[in-house]
Parts: sequence; C-alpha cells; structure tokens
Amino acid sequence: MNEWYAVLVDGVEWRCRLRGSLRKPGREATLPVIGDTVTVTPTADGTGIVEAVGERRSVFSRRSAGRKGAWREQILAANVDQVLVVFAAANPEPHLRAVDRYLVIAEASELPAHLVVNKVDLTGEAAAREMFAVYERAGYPVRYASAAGGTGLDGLLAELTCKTTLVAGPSGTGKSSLLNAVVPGLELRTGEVSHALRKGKHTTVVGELHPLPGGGFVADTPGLRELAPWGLEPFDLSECFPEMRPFHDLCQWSGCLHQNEGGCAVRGAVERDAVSAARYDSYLRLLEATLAEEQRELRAGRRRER
Ligand SMILES: Nc1nc2c(ncn2[C@@H]2O[C@H](COP(=O)(O)OP(=O)(O)OP(=O)(O)O)[C@@H](O)[C@H]2O)c(=O)[nH]1
Ligand SMILES: [Mg+2]
Ligand SMILES: [Zn+2]
Repeated sequence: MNEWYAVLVDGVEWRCRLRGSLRKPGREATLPVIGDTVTVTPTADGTGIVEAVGERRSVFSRRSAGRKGAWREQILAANVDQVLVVFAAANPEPHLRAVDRYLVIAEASELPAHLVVNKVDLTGEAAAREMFAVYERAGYPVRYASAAGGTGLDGLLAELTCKTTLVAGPSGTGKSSLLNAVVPGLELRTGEVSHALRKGKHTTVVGELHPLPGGGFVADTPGLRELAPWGLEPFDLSECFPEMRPFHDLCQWSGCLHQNEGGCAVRGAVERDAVSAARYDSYLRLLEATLAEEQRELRAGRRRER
C-alpha cells in the first residue's frame, strides 16, 4: 500500500508518495503523520517523493486499536502546540470518561488542552455548563458553543492563529462544523451523526491540516471510537490529572498510586471534594488499565528471556 500524502511546499500542495525505505515493516513510528515536516524531491510527472521525516517536537499518540497484546503506539499528529477537544452537549451524548481519556493523552504529550462543548443549542447552555463544570474546576478552559447557531465562538480564531492545533473528539461532535464556522474560506465536509446501525461512519476520514489566514494550522481529524493512552507509567498517571498534582507529593508513601494506600493525600482530597469523585474514578480505571498493560509487558519480557 503506497498512498498519497499532501505536502505543503511554499504554500502549494504537492501530491507525494513515500520513498520505499520509509515503508519497511517496523518503521511505522517514522511514517509521516499530519503536522510532520518532510523532505521531498520532485518527480518528472509533477508529484513528489517523501524522502525523510523531520524531527518531531511533539506527538499526540494513542494505543493502536485492535486485539489485546498486539497494541503499539499510533502517532496521530506531530508538531502540534495545543489540542482542542470537542464534545457535544448532546447528539452524540457526551461520555465524560472519554473526555478524561482525551485530556490525559494531551497531558501525557505535554500539550495544553482546551475543551469545546459544542451543540449547546440542543440542551441550553446552563445544562451544558452543569455537565462540564468538573473540567472548569480541574482548571481547563471550557468553551460552550454552537457551530450551527454561531454562538460561543468569539475569540476562538485568535486562539488558533499562529499555532498548530489538533482538533480531536468523537465522531459527529461537530469538529469540522466548528472549524468551518470560525475559519474564513474553509469548507470542510460535515455529515450526519452516525447511528448504531451505521457505526464506524466518519465524515472526516483522514487527518487534514489546513493553513489559517493569519498564520498557523488546524488539524481536523476523524472521530476516534477507541482512545487509550500509550506508554504511560502507572506512577505518572496522576500527573495527567492537573487537579491531583497539588496532592500527590503529600502522600505518606513515595510510591503511592492513590488506590487504597494509607495516608493518601489524593484520596483525602477526594473525600473533601477538592478533587471530583468522577475524575478520581476515571483515574482509577485508567490506572487499572495501565497496571494490566505493565503486567502483560513484564510477562512478555520474561517469555523472551527464557
Ligand atoms: N444542533 C447542532 N448540530 C450541529 C452543530 N455543529 C454541528 N452539528 C451537526 O452535527 C453533525 C456532525 O458534524 P461534523 O462537523 O461533521 O462532525 P465531526 O466532529 O467533524 O465528525 P467526524 O468528521 O465524523 O469526526 C452535522 O450534521 C452537523 O450539521 C451544532 O452546534 N448544533
Ligand atoms: Mg469531521
Ligand atoms: Zn496517594
């Protein structure tokens, strides 16, 4: 499979294929992704060949979808400065555990995350604010918007300008619609929200990077059904919950994972409601998954040693 890549060269889009050596098995991590800088050489037919991928200053990656044990890192975008996490107040119904996973991945990648709650026209802004208040308390900037009604979009273009922003979130939340509403001249395809019978239908099918008129880029991505962090150490997980950070050094045990340990300052904060119980519950679920993954790797390592 040798698909086409769109490469922007001096403001002109070139259609490029990959040099064969970049497609060798085991080199998936160096395949170009949206946001990459690449070296291209022109070919006689007016297309180009991607020769090499430049060093990445940041990556946003998830654990690849699919069978347990066969997981690897899947880099979704490179060289981004910030992540705009888009959920809908309704249609599709927001799953807050999924919001947490997007935010954890952004934190693990050390990228600032902004949350956009779109489609507030369907629920009213007050109800949307109540649902997502927990993220404001955790310290995230939250914007309540309606791409359809054109509300809540003030200042969004300015926040995007001169930066590279990854726009991420489940399918049908209105990522492409939001970008169309704020970026002059952009006409991204948008579509119906897929229903259970049409599961897996995405309107945006590949990640697309679009230049902004005032400088910078936005990367519109297809909604992801499975999103799990990749390569997180269990002990580092609480760092990815900003509201837990003031507490995790105050635990009695230096290796505290904030589960059932005595003298745990994070649990204490949850009991006092200084950290939300729902976010802590998300933390525990992600921790279990990270611990299970670590066990699996240890067993696999032992098998290789034998
Ligand atoms: N009621 C309402 N509908 C909206 C709003 N924004 C987008 N929609 C609709 O939601 C549907 C999905 O919008 P898209 O912009 O295609 O969603 P997306 O997040 O880009 O979806 P994928 O590309 O599949 O990931 C479309 O039918 C839009 O018209 C909004 O603010 N309010
Ligand atoms: Mg889209
Ligand atoms: Zn603790």
